[in-house]
Amino acid sequence: MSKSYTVALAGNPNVGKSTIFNNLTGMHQHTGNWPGKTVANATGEAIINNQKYTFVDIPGTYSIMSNSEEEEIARDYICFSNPDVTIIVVDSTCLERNLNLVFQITEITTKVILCVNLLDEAKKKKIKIDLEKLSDLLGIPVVGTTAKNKNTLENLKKMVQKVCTGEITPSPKKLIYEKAIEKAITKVKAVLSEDIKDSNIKENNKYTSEKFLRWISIKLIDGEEKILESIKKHTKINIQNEKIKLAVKQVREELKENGIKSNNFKDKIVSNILNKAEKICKNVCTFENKDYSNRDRKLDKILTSKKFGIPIMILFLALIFWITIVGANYPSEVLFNFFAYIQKGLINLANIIKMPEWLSNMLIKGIYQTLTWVISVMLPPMAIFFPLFTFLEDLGYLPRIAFNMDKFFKKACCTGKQMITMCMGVTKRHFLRIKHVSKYIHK
Ligand SMILES: Nc1nc2c(ncn2[C@@H]2O[C@H](COP(=O)(O)OP(=O)(O)OP(=O)(O)O)[C@@H](O)[C@H]2O)c(=O)[nH]1
Ligand SMILES: [Mg+2]
Repeated sequence: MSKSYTVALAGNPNVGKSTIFNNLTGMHQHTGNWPGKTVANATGEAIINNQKYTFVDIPGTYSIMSNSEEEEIARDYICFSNPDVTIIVVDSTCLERNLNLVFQITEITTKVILCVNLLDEAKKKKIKIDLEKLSDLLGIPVVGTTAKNKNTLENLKKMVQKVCTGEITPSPKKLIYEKAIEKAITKVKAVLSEDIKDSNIKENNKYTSEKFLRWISIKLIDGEEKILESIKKHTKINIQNEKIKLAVKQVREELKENGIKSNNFKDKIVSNILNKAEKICKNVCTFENKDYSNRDRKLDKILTSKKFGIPIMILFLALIFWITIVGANYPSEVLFNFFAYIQKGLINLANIIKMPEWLSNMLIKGIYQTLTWVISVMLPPMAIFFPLFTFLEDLGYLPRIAFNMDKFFKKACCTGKQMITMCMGVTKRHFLRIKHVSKYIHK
């Protein structure tokens, strides 16, 4: 078998990257209906047509101008690793928002495939997407999938193979900014190119391509500290030398003269991307049901409002915990009595076969009793809580909980997403269950 190709799976959170990864590699990355499940890169291998591929599932990110730790992991992988192809997975029900990341990634690399996922959801919402037209407008191969259904991934596999072997060469359409910005980018890029020629960086270094230098030039003018630090760390380019600093200072002055101050440079870049995304979506998406998102928006307004958001959340969670704690008592009792009945039988059996007391105590009271108490206590609440929590997940309520709690969690330097894990932790500990079992122990 020849060399292995590396294929990265990038995209917004909750668009199905891990589901695709699992279906292609047979691995078991955590998936769930809330953003931010994948927090570190995971790799898995697959053989497609006798060729080995290493797939990398990276955490979801809305932008490469990111700030949380997992988003930084995603950003660093997207920007500085050099996979043979990056599959950008997008949610077909909100293509416009997802295209933001697509444009950002195609500013860095040409080796991309767009995977329009969740087509079943789009169908339910009566959204039609012209994939061929989308491919023409973006200049990259586009594949439609429903990741839950493994069969729909065949076309994606074929496309991965074609791009990796060079049968298809994607040529993403370049994002053109307004004149003054383009002039500024060209100037900084020229200084960067010269600097690289003077230094000992090899000509074929992946970071010296025109595309990558253009991207670094935009970041230099923008001056975003974190991304500049990453550029310094991962490339050998000395972006802090005097020549570059001077060029950046000069172009910033020129931009100011054209009415583009440093604080609105980024806005101009982002709004250009958003406008382009909007135009493309108008061209390729057909909404048969124009009010498709109205119901969701109305619900969102209530579920995340300042007045009702938190009370509704407390009510929902209290109800789930109450059903779990009270409801689990009954199956717990049944299991406990059942295991106690068997224990009696085992003690009788031990007496009949004249098992030494120390051995029967160790086996029956030590191992059997401890194990069955743990099962009677832990199993019922888990069997009730997790399906209920999955129900909330399927309703799409978990991201709303994360949103409601984000403001409070931020005060402790955390994010609202951690609320979901905390809820699970509370149930797992379920102190009340311990109280409940002690009732039997004392019986
Ligand atoms: N209906 C439907 N659901 C899907 C599809 N693909 C994925 N899902 C579901 O969408 C949810 C999110 O999927 P994940 O694979 O965890 O998404 P992700 O992009 O890895 O999310 P992060 O790791 O948070 O970035 C899960 O509940 C999946 O079962 C699809 O094509 N159709
Ligand atoms: Mg994931």
